[in-house]
Amino acid sequence: MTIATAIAHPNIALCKYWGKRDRALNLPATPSLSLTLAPYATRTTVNWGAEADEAWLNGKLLDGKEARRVFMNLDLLDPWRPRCVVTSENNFPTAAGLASSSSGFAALVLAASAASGRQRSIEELAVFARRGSGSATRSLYGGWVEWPMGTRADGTDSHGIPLAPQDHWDVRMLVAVLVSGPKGTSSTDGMVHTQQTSPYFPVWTECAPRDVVEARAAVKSRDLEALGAIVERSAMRMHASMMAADPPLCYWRSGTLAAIEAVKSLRASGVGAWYTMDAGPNVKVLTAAADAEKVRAALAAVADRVELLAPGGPARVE
Ligand code: 2P0
Repeated sequence: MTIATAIAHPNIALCKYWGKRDRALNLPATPSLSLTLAPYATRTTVNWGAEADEAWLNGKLLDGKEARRVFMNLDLLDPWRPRCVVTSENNFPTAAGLASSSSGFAALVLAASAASGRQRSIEELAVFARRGSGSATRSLYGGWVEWPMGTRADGTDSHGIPLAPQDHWDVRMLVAVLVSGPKGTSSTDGMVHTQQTSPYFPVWTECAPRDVVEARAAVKSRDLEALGAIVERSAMRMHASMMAADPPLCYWRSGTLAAIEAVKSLRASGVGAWYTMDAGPNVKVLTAAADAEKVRAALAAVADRVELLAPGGPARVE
């Protein structure tokens, strides 16, 4: 096969990845745990054997750093690869802290591998995806996924690992979309800056592993209150580490705090809902499926748009 198409869903981290223990291999300084979410998806077609390397995202030809990032990833898959045309579409905002690089690189490695005709294990693909974008290693799998730091110097044991499938637990993630444009500081730059200048960074990396251990147990036992508390503290500790950088890095906007307050009020009124934020101002809220409409109504009062996401399946070749 020389042309293949793959579809991957993005994931939102419940325990965050922030910081790199190896920049060249893109190895994380923290373990993380995520939920893969539908209907958000990236659909990517790779034509393996074209006249020239070209990468298109949402109808626009990529150049410079963005294009290099795509083709460097394909070079890792096969250093003697032919030229390739990559065409990718997101059905949700790109680079706005809505995890588009997670689904993007997961779909890319899966489509490229299928187009090249060479059989690879899912673990191998998850390592290639990690090299493209850390969070992408979690998006090859559906449902609840862990990404350990690994201990090997070559990073072959640091990739997504499925924890529970998408139908394990009927939860929802609502996204309060406050700003849908691209972010000012990329996640990679933000992580490196935090790591290099924040005195809180070592404390952040020290606390993160325990969150993952406790979150894993909460997911397995379907204990939403326990998981929710971990989700909020992981997000806040990650953001605290970057706010303490020099100069400070803050992805929040005023609407971010308004959404956090809305979630806290919901909880005070007896609705189980817990917030998390990534490298952007938007607030994502974890809740039980049965409470999703109440959460949507509360967020609609503070956000431009509210989107409802549910656990999604693994990346797949179309
Ligand atoms: C996460 N984020 O665990 C964390 C939380 C954002 C905040 O992974 O540098 O695009 O390409 O490995 O995966 C977003 O960063 O970063 C991210 P790189 P990535 O989801």
